[in-house]
Amino acid sequence: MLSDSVVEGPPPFTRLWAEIVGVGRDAGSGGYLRYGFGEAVRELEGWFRGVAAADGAHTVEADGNGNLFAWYGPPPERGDAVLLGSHFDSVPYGGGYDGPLGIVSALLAVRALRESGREFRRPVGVVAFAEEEGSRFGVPCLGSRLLSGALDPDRAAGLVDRDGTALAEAMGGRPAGARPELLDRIGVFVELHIEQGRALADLGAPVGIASGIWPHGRWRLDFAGEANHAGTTRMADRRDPMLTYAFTVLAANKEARLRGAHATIGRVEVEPNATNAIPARVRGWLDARAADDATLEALVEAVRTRAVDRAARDGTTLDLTRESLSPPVEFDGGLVTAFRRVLADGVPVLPTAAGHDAGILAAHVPTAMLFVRNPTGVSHSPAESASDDDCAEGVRRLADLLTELAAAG
Ligand code: HGY
Ligand code: MN
Ligand code: MN
Repeated sequence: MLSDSVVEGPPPFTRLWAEIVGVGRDAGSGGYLRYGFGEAVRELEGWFRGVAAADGAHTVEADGNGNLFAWYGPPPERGDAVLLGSHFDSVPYGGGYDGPLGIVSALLAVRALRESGREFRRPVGVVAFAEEEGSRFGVPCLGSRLLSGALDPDRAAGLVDRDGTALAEAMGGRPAGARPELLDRIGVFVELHIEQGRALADLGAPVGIASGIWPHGRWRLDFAGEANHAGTTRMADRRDPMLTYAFTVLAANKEARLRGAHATIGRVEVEPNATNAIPARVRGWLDARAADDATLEALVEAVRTRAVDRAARDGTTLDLTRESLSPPVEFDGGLVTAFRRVLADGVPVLPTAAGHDAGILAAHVPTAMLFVRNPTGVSHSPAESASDDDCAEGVRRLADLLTELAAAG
């Protein structure tokens, strides 16, 4: 077990975390506004480059898809690199741990091994994946999907954010797309992440191992009706898409509950969005997740059917467009077994309904995740929290796993 390096002052995690905790933070809410390819993420990437170089990274490279890789030890071209990392970006007004905790922990795990004098017997990398939340361009895990070829670079180049900026403009050029030669460098990927739930808190465990990720996806709902005057239009004469939208929100909630699944409509746009006008159009986004593909499919179909029926009654129309779909993920059994051995003392193994870059990489390289306790379970909110002690424990466990996977001797 690697212990924190013996230095005066706050522990290594607290010190390094303090360097980024204010970047992209909204003073009013305490939430984070760290959008893919935006100013705050650029600042964090600059910080990342500095820390990695100071801790012995021989190369820090961008992959042409917005992802940033720091490489340590033997040349990664050997093809058996141990890659750690996560993402810097957040949902609007999200918490500060979702993503950055995995990157800071990875940088500190590498530092811990170096400070203990251990050499790396195989290449080691730390990655900051781009636009994992999809908060700016709408496609989650955008960087890891581009890297792995799961997202076409031409489709990605045309993605537009809410201000009308295209991804290609935000990135300063067309994304590189699939980089198989880069993927081939990776022997195993391990993502440490704050748990987005309270299973570890209920179990009294500071860390856990992920067994897999629920299938999940995003569907855009376009409701169209007839714009009209809010005051002079008789109720019987209205074709109000807001009515159909509101019904659909309730139907999604009910259909999810009936199936033990999760459905959320948390984002909506209204045209013309005027207090005294019946809307012409309402656009909402459905985030649906379930324990298996069949349940997810049944859930989305039930929501669609009920919404279309209601639209017929309201004299409105509905178009449903799938924007992204993430299949179920089973993390590498061999890695999970090895992790249970290395971490010992009954570390829990648990599934998650949260998506991660690890879910994308898992289709290409042996992949596993380590969760750190979230005392309230709250995430995608300024209220997301984790204790420094649990985060330091996560670093120690990640360093132990890195020792097992990559340290010489
Ligand atoms: O939405 C998710 O599941 C992840 O936090 N990006
Ligand atoms: Mn997230
Ligand atoms: Mn995340």
